[in-house]
Amino acid sequence: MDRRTFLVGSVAAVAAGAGACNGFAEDKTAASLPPFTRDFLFGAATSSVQIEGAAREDGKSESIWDRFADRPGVIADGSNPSVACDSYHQWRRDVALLKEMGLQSYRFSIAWPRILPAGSGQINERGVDYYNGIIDALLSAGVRPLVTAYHWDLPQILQDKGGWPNRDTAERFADYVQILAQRFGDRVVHWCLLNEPQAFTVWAYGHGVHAPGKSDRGQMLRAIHTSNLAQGAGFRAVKSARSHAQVGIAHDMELFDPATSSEADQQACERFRAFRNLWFLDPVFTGKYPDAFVNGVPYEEMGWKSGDERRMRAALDFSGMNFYGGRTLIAAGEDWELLKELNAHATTRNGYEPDTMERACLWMANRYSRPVVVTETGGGDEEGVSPEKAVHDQARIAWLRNAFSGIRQAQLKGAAIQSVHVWSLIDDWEWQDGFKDHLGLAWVDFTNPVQRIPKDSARWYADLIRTRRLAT
Ligand code: IFM
Repeated sequence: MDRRTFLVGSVAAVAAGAGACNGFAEDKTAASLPPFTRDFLFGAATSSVQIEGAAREDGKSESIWDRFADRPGVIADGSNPSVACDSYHQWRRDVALLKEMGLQSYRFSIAWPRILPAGSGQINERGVDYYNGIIDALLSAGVRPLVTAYHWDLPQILQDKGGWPNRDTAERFADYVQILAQRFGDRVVHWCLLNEPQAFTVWAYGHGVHAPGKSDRGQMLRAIHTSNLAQGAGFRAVKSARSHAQVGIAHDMELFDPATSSEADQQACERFRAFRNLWFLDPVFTGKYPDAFVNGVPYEEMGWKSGDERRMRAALDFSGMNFYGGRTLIAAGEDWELLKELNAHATTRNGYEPDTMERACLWMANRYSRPVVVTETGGGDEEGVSPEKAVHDQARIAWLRNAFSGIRQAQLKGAAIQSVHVWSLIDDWEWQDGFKDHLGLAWVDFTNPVQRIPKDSARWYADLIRTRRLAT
């Protein structure tokens, strides 16, 4: 269940073909769609660990990813995030790139260990200054900041106290986001509390492929519950500091269908959907965990306490969705060791399919009746190491055209989709995959990450933003 496998596999298949968009059918309707309306914002996204570097500079403490990446064998190319794109020093280039492309929204994350090196308590003013510089520059460039409070870089010191499986982390998170709202909320209105809770709980404490690399069902269940408690507490903390704030989530959405029409496959698929998507969305919107496990919700193992229904629930202002276009077929079975109680397994992992973005947007808009923000979408490509000032990334352009067409078609069917953010603004450090894949709109040389060279997709995106039409 490694989404990177899917992402790389599907996009690599696209990139490997001879034509512009082999691997999936080109969306022929895109060019005939009415233009995007003026209030729809086009943006790009990044995260602190993946671009900043300066991992131990200016008072920042160690994060769980700094520690994890130092463990032999866990990162595909043996790299670590200590320099990444050096955005800690080169951030003005990032903002200049956003401005050059005409982007209207920039989703970036704040590193918790840069603001609170001890996890709580004393504020590191140099960390605050760094983000103040970016926020002010964005606003001067006419770009809306959309700030993610947590994109996986838990201070190691909090992991030493139990990390996400420890309920107390929810309270520490609420204290942290309240500080963010106090310090930055005079200029930042839009906030994503948590990026992809599924990834930093299930993959991190269950499958063990993400920091801190644990494989323990009990820890995974408690981590999930703490993340849901953190969402409710974090929402109230931000609103108490800034009542006008617009607060949402960034859920990593996946689509699933039963492998066959058999009753067993359909039921397995429902449980899979429930665990993979609803467990990370329903608690905040409804206060409840839907049934996913064959024997019901394992409340005791999750550390459930009376009143948690109320603690998890929050009236989020928008539902955010990271979606990379895939669809997985689910069959009944018991071969997914860690979660065999779901009684299911994924048989096929398909790549991008043209209608999936529309389907995902409509589902999200209809289920929770909130405006939808596409907090991430994009695709990786193996674009070589020497761009000679140009990267002709036709596969990415075809991918993005299809994804945006899906968004527009969902809007035309009534879904209130407010904005989209392409992952990523620049090539970045891709967690356990290191620097292998390039996902950026601009190329970065990781041996000397000073320049940002816009790819053909950046020019294509700039044209779309200017014309608001999906030209062929
Ligand atoms: O790089 C990641 C990001 O951190 C979370 N969503 C998926 C991206 C691409 O793999």
